[in-house]
Order: sequence, then C-alpha cells, then structure tokens
Amino acid sequence: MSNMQAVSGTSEATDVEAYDVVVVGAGFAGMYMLHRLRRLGLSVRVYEQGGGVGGTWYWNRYPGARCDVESMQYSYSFSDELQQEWDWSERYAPQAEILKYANHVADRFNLRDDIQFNVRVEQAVFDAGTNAWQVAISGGKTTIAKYIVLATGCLSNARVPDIKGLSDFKGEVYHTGHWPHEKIDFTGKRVGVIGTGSSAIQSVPVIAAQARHLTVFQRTANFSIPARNAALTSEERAAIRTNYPEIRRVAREEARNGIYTDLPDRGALEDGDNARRAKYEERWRRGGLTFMSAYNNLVVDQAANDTAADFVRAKIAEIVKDPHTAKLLQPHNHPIGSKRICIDTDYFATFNRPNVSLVDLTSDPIEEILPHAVRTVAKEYEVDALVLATGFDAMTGSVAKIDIVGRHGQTLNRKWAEGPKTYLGLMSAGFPNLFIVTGPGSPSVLSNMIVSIEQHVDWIADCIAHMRARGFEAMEANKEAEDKWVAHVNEVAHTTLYPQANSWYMGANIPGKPQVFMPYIGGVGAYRRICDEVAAKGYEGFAMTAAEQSRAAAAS
Ligand code: NA7
Repeated sequence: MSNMQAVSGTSEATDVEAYDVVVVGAGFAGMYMLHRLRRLGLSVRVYEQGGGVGGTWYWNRYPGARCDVESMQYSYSFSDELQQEWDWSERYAPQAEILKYANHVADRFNLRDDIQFNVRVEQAVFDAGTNAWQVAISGGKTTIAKYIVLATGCLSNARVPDIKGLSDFKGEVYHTGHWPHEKIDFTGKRVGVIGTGSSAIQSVPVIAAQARHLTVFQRTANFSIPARNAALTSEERAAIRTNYPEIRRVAREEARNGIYTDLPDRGALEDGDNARRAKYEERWRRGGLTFMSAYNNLVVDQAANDTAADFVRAKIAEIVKDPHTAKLLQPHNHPIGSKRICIDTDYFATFNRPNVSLVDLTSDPIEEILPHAVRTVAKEYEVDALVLATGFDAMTGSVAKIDIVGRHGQTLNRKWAEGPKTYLGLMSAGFPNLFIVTGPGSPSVLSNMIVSIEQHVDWIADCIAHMRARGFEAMEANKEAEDKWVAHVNEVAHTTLYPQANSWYMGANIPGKPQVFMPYIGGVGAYRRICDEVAAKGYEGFAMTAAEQSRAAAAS
C-alpha cells in the first residue's frame, strides 16, 4: 500500500483528502487508468465533470452519433473475458450502445467507488517541497495527489462559434458535442445545421428524415466514405473473437492508425488506371476509414492522393442529382485524409431529398443570426431550431480549462501559448508527476483511440510502478528531450500532406490558437516501440529523483 494511503481520508481540520493519484476524466482513458492503478495497490480518485462515465460518448448524443472505427476494434482489449462476453450489435455501434458498454465496464470492474461525478478540476498546483499536487475542485475543496493523470479527452471541449446574434436566437439551439439527454424530435420543424464535419455528416441524414425542412450551412466540403453499417451476425462476432489475438496485435504493432485491415503493399501510381479504380471501388464497397489504406502513399504523395480524391469526388457527382449541389459538396481545398475522413450513412444522397438544401458559406457567408433566421449576405433562411455541428477546441482545449501551475509558478497555458510542448505526448517539462493520456505529441486522434489509450495507460502505470519500486518520488521530462521530440513530431508531420489542411489537428478551427500540427504521425506501432525503448533504457529523457534529492533541490 502507498505512503499516501496512510493519509487518505478527510481531515476535518483542513478538509483535504490525499491520494496517490488523481485522474481527471472518466472516459475510456480515465476508467482504464483507474483499473490499472488500483491493481498496483494505489489510492486513486477520479474526478469527472459529467454525471456518468463515457467521456465523449456521454456528451455526444446527437442523432446518428456512432463510432467511426468498427466496434469490435473500438473496444478494450485489456480483458479477454470482457472482449469475449460483450456483444456488439452493429458494425459501428450507436452512441447509446457505446455508453452502455462504458457503464458495463464501470460495473464489471467495480470502478464507480473511486469516481466522483459532477466535479470539475479547476486548478492543480505543484508543490516542490512535497513533490505533490494540490488539486482544487469545484465546490471549493482541495485534494492532494502525488501524481495527476489528465485523461481529459481530445474532443470534449465543444466549441460554440462566435456568430453575431446567436444569443438572440429565439428557437432551440443545440451543439452536437453537448447534446441534451432527452430525445429531441425535429418533426415538423425547420432546422439549420451549421458545419459539415463528421458530426454533421452523421446527423444530417437523421435530422432530414424528421424535419419539415433542413438547411445545411457549409463552409468547407468534406470527404466522406460510406460506413456500410449493418447488424453483426453471431458468426461474424465469433470469427472476430476467435481471431482477437492477431487482430489486436496488428492494430497495436503494425497498422499506422491502430486499425486492423489488410495493409497496402504499394503506392497508388504503381497501378494502372483500371486496377487503381478497381481497388478504390472495392474499398468504397467495403466502406469505412480504411479506404485510405488502399495504397501506402496516399497521405504523403500529392499525385497519389489526387487519384483517391478524384475517385471520391466522382462518387459524389454520381450520387447527388443536382449538379450544382454536387459541385458544392465536392471538396477541393485539402488533400483527402488530411482532415480525419468522415464515414456516413446516406449523407450525400440526403441532398436529393426535396426538404434539404445546401448553403455555400464560402460564396455567401453568414452575417448574423436573427431571432428566427440565419442571415447570410444574400438571403435570410427561416429556422425553428439551430444545430451547431461546429466541433471542438481539440486536443488541448480541456487541458487548457484547468489552471495547471508547475515548477517555479509556470502555468501550462503560458508554456503552451505558442503550441503544446510535450515529451512523447506523455509529460511536459516543468510539470513533474503529471501525465497526459493521448495528448498532443502522441498518435492520439490519428488512431483508433482505444488502442492509443491502452498503450498510454499501460506505459504510465508501469512507469509509476517502476518509480515506487526504486524509491523515486518525482519524474519530469528533460527540456532537451522534449525539444527534440517536438521537433521530430513537426518534422514527421511535414513529410506528409496533413499540414496542408486547415484542420483541428492544426488548431486552425479556433481563432487565435497557434497553428501547430498536434498529433504524432509516425504511426502507433513505431510510437509504441519508441515509448517501450525509452522505458527499457531507464526512462531515457526523463529525470527521476528520490525524495531526499528533490527536497534538497527544493530547499536550494
Ligand atoms: P469538426 O470536424 O471540427 O467540424 C466542424 C464543422 O463546423 C466544420 O465543417 C467547420 O467548418 C464548421 N464550422 C465551425 N465554425 C463555423 C462557423 N463559424 N461557421 C460555419 N461553419 C463553421 O467537428 P465534428 O464535431 O464534426 O467532428 C470532430 C471529430 O469527431 C471528427 O473528426 C471525428 O473524429 C469525431 P471548417 O472546416 O472549419 O471550415
């Protein structure tokens, strides 16, 4: 048992609780982190601002919300019993089922006892004298923890755009990333959807089926591939379950994006036109994110990328009957895959419905929201309800909302003002004993998140076990190691086409946010090997200090 355990519990005099570890967030990362840390015998407290587990799946309840990685792969692998017993109903489970799974995991591993819901972490201040963090939570309480793990999620800070007049709108306003818990019925209503990212692409067909009229306001057209969602048969489930050891191994070690699929053996320009078209047709028929795995150079070679982009643009023109609308829906301003590709069920075909219209904001921008309408430069569109599908302050937004104060009073927000700086995405120099799960500088949102979450959580748990076994009290990333890693992340990003898109990977969707490519593009397998090697070399690039050393350093 831990040293901190001895002081755990509420002291009436100070109203301060102490734990070995405070975990922020009870999504898939926070839940697994808690499970692993408990098995090390540590005292842990998880703070979750939502009223239940599930993180992004707790908040994103918009119509049509589903995962974009197949559920048999978008699921935990740490427990074979769990993956053998849980029955996913569809190829891509709907949000409600994913949330049910998260709750099942919380119950099955008895996690709730250590999670406090409806609590926000407001501030965390490092005390160099005790090598511990003072964590201020909503309600005015403070907790002390030796370690903090930020399992705050990459897509949990919903972004409401700053559009003139929005607060004066008299109808209902919803944000896809912060959807109400009760069922919203748009029957008979005129609805406006602003934004055409993944959330809009999933929700538009469902809203269109209910609404009297749906107007979609599009600033940037996006590439989308059919999901080909369908019920899973018990035979399909059984085949995957039997094959799980190999599926999980490939996802972890070989696939760049943490998704098991047949890996490409050549570049797009090595095939002739007919063979290439046949390959894209086959991937299009199969559906899903792995369209981009048709060839091995689609994200690095512009000419190769153009062949895939042209194929999808041609498909859009085939599906959408009105040629003008089809043209507007064809993306032209970024390489395919340089923004996370969307997957859909009948998105493009929805624009053939008589009750759906598309407004192109590039030629006719929104001027303001009126009490009952959206007014563009050219026209007023009357609406009863507005759906903001306008995305998130991604990757750093939730971390930035916490006032994190490290050594010498430096705040993480100040340190990251020019863009996030981490070593391996796991720690930031000057912030000892503070770990980040799937943060900037790690593959994160470029991957199957659950694969990346499990890898980070395992690494962090092993690292804490290592420190405890050797009597280390504090661990911190070295500045030089961090600078080298930041440079490497940047260099790898610029060998690809990704930085060409104004995407949330770059922070481009948030006015004033520094434009830095945030996730690590080297692939989950390569990244895992780097992290493992660092650990095997005694946590190379990190400084670990014993209690006496750090107290002496703090005193000097
Ligand atoms: P995204 O992908 O960030 O999409 C947000 C959309 O909202 C995008 O089309 C934006 O256009 C649009 N947007 C944002 N602000 C405005 C304003 N002010 N006016 C008009 N349009 C606007 O978020 P999602 O929730 O769809 O998806 C996020 C991830 O969740 C997704 O990648 C999956 O991994 C799951 P823009 O492109 O900025 O021109």
